[in-house]
Amino acid sequence: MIQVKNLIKVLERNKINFFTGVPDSILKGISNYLEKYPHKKHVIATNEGAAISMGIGNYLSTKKIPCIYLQNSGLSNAINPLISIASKDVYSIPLFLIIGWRGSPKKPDEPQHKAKGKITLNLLKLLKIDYCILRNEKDLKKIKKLILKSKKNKSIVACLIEKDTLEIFKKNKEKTNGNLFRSDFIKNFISLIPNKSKVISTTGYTSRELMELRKKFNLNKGKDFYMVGGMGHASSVAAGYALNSKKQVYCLDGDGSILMHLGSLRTAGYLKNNNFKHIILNNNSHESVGGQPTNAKGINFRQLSYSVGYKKYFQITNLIGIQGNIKKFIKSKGPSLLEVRIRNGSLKNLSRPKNLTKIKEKFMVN
Ligand SMILES: Cc1ncc(C[n+]2csc(CCOP(=O)(O)OP(=O)(O)O)c2C)c(N)n1
Repeated sequence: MIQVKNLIKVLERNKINFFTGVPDSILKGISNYLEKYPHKKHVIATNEGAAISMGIGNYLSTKKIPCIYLQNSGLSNAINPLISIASKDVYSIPLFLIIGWRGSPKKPDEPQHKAKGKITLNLLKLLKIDYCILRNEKDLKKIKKLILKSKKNKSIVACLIEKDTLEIFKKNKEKTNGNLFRSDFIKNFISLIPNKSKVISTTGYTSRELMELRKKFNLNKGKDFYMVGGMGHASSVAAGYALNSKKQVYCLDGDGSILMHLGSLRTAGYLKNNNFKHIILNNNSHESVGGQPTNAKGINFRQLSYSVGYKKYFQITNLIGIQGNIKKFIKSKGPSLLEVRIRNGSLKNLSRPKNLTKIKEKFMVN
């Protein structure tokens, strides 16, 4: 195991003192540890490309190497600014990446992570990013060498961390946001939607709870497409589907996921498909990967949705009258947004979507 504080100490000793990134389950100890740092030293970004770019901006103003942490699935979001701005062939900007390596061939993982895990090292090689793998405290010695290389060559370097390598660094318990759980809403929702609905659900606990609740309570209205990867793209998949269908299309989204690619809301807004219904399960946190804040708190989703072209906005904050409120949303002419304010807390022992091609085929049947 590697202690988070020892890892951060090594980086700080080597003059890295700005951290930015997108939370990841493997790296949750890092973001929890950094939560007490002020914004000048730590920023949670909305997507990995934005995190890389924050780091680039920080380097331009401080001349110091920034640290950017991300899950390997987010490497694809990061590649654009990495290769088109920071690479040696463009502006040659030194960056230090910490990558949570889901799906490393040494660790069993989910299908979407296996696919990305297998190609992660090759991606880094293609991008000409020097890297090391951190498996224990001794490996921390490799970091100094990498940072010196980055400084000297003005290049991007990275370290990879696999599952169960970093110690769990507990964060302070946050104040709860009301008393409605995600599962309370989902259970009511899938018992009320029309039979032929299509439900596209976002990455993390939302898809897992949706699948679990259907099984547990035998709720079979509508068909689901679980976005096990492609975080932030559920609403675009839903909007793409809605364009060519007369069915009611529901997107079950999260606040972290919506913020990752917020521009998609405008696309759904100007497309004006009245069968497109968007739900945001807003807990102001990345609960599925450790509960780090998303900073969704303070966003006025009513104003936001109307200004990007949605026709109706609804809000649910508790169980009282929940069925009536869901029915109003279901009846509305879209595009409409339903913001459901939920507290953190998920069902225990959730299984994961497994036979994905079967799920797709079932979803595609009319
Ligand atoms: C591109 C990408 N970056 C990071 C992750 C890791 N990740 C999985 S779920 C999740 C949090 C999602 O937050 P939110 O949408 O608010 O849903 P919640 O977890 O609160 O249910 C993150 C960051 C990912 N899967 N893909």
